[in-house]
Amino acid sequence: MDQIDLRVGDPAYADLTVRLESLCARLPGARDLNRAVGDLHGPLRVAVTGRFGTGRDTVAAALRRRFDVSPIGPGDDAEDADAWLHVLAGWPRADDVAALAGLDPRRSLVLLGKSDSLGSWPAARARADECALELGRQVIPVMAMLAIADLGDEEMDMLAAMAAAGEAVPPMQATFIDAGGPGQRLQRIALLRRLDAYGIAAAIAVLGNAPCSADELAELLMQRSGLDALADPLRVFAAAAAVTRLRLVAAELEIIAAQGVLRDEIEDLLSGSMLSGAAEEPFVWM
Ligand SMILES: Nc1nc2c(ncn2[C@@H]2O[C@H](COP(=O)(O)OP(=O)(O)OP(=O)(O)O)[C@@H](O)[C@H]2O)c(=O)[nH]1
Ligand SMILES: [Mg+2]
Repeated sequence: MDQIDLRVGDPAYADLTVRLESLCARLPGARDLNRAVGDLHGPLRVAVTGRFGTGRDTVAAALRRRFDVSPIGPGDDAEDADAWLHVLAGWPRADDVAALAGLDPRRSLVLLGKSDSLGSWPAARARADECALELGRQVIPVMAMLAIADLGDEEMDMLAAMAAAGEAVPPMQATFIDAGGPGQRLQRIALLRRLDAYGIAAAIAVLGNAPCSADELAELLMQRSGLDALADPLRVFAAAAAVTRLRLVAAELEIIAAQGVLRDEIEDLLSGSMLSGAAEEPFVWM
């Protein structure tokens, strides 16, 4: 499966990066500068936040699979995050409102996780719109579970057999689990854990149309997951992160020059390159 490229930093930096790296090589003790220069083209760091059980780990795994970013999952240190994705499930609660009040809306998104459990994309969009009205900001529905489906041969065979038999996924889990007889119980439970009812129905629908490989099904389910709606906002965050990181490099260089180290060279670099713009321009992110 192809990843969507969101690498931070313009290729136009290439020249600047070479000059910065040669400067860093001569200043091995300047650790903050070295770190800032090393980070110029590093991946976008995206923290995934939300209440317990909202599907944060699944969103982080889906991000890692689809985008060239570095997700920061629940429990990991999000101090140096470039952007935040806050995952809701169901309706916003007081904890969500409090968490969102602490996030910069220009560098964060609100997702409605587990949207598949609402049963359809129209229902997911409608609920996301209602959540958005309540929160006063956009809410993007996602079905992250569909984006990370890694189906083995046994599961593919089972789904293909269900498609051939024209099996529908009933609303009650127990009915689905029992539908294949005692011999299939455990496999059906495992399938529900991996895809849940909507995902299983989506997979059956795909396989009912034409046979396909596990990789092809994974790609189709990824498309169905809604994850690609994050590409444009993440690109905006990547552009903002590029400016922030350039500014950090400029600030580190200014500190070193102020100590009288390599002053002419640093001033030349600061004035004659895109670093000068980075140091002075106000943030314009959106
Ligand atoms: N139907 C559905 N279930 C999901 C989705 N994402 C996660 N889940 C389920 O929700 C449960 C929690 O998922 P996690 O991704 O670990 O969510 P979390 O917020 O990290 O939750 P905790 O680890 O329990 O704090 C698991 O049983 C997942 O299978 C989704 O997109 N759709
Ligand atoms: Mg988890």
